[in-house]
Amino acid sequence: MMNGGMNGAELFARALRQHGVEWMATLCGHGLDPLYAAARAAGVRLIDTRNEQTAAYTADAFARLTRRVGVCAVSSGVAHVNALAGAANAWFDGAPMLLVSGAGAHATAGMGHFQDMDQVALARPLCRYARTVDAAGRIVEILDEALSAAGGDSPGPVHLTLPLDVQRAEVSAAELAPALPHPSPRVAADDVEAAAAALDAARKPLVVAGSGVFRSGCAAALLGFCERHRIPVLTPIWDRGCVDRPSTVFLGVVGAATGGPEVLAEADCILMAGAAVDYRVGYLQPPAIRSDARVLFFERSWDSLAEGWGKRPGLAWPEWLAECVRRRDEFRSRVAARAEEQARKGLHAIDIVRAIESVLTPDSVLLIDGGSVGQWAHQLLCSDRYPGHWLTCGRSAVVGWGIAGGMAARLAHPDRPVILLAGDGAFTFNVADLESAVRHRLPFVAVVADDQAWGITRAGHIQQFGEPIASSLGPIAFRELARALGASGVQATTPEAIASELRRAIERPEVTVIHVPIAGGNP
Ligand SMILES: Cc1ncc(C[n+]2csc(CCOP(=O)(O)OP(=O)(O)O)c2C)c(N)n1
Ligand SMILES: [Mg+2]
Repeated sequence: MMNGGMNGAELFARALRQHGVEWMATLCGHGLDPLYAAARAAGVRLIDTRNEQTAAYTADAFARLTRRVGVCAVSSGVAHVNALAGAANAWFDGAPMLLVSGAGAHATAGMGHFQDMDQVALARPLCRYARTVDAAGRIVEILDEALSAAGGDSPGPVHLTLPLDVQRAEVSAAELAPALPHPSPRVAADDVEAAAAALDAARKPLVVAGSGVFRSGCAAALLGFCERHRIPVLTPIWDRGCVDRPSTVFLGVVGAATGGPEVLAEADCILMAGAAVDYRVGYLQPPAIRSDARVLFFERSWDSLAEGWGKRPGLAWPEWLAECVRRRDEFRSRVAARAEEQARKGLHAIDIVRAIESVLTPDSVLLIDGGSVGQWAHQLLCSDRYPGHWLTCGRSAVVGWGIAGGMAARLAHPDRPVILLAGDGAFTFNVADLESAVRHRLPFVAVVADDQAWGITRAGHIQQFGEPIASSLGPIAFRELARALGASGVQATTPEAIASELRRAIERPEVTVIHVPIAGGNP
């Protein structure tokens, strides 16, 4: 059989080759790994760049130069949106280009899977043809359709979203992929009586406090309530924190790529406070939660709950909380041990995180923009608190927003220390805008954790394929780069130097870049 033993990604790459495609411009990330392996096997060269805009402009410029189709492949969510810049350019001049965007499994599309968004709808106004490849068995036909639309009488950009389950599906078995059941139905939000009744019956209650708590300004009431009744609180990774001071009920983040304390699966009553039902909480389906767990959406009414039900004596869960804290501490020491192990190879993200911790004050604005360095920061820093003024990419999981974030933080808080922790990849997306920060006198301190890699992706590749594919980066003289753009640039090569450079930089009213070369590694 011609397609025997092939998965969707392999079929796609082979079909591209048959259409004469020799390379794809790209930037690695979620939803691309099977395609990378397949492209390499099929002899499609990967030209990896530092910003999806560059990948898409490369495809567009090639198309405009040659009238042949230029192809780029980017990851999901904001990466796709970044690439739309190149598609828009191709739209203006009718250039035949194909934008392939990875995506989470088609089976969980619309349920809130990682970087879930309607990529096709976003691309449609710019594209002659845009669709999700929803069955591996139809890949050849859909690619034919897309490429003939790109290169037809009225040429222009086309888009295909290529979900991970379609890439991985054995082509003959594609149609058999079972759909997941839908997430738990939403019950009326902020029903005080229902929450009180659920807590009355609970033995292991848990609060998942997400960005909505920050937005609705009920963080203090929530935290006070949970502390009084000894109810553990978790925050979904990348949501806004709401624990502005050290708290004994805070367990840290849930839903990091690298796991978290194992408590969600045991809770019998989960109060979702301004948090989304998505992959970070396992879609609130077994096995991520118990099948008999009660789930309530309870965001704003903590004061009312405290007034009524909350005054009953003796209603607290100190033992359950103690057990959760024990698991959190166990998890955290495992993470720290892994960091220490990796740190034997040289300076490590943990050294940066600890240096930052040593200079943080309650009003410091901390921005985190990066892959594995961001994961380390979440696991090690968000231990007993996670203030609302620590900002990460948010639910999009985008990288590359950090320099803009630094300027925004300075505009919002003229008198507070502003520290950006950035990966070398994330930092270079928009590095020229360091000059904008200098020009507008919007100083902040950027610590660049430089592992010369899209580190989190690279580590994943090494695990899966034994080697990185399009996820290594070259060296950059960040100190000199910063200076060339009018900022201050320093390099720190010991843990002590990171802390002392940070202290010095915070006092200086200048944009400062602290370059820290590190050995990579995922939590
Ligand atoms: C706009 C965008 N493009 C691609 C990705 C996929 N992605 C997630 S983390 C990451 C690596 C980031 O590298 P770096 O900033 O150097 O951090 P490191 O993982 O090396 O610590 C990439 C490419 C993304 N999240 N957003
Ligand atoms: Mg890196």
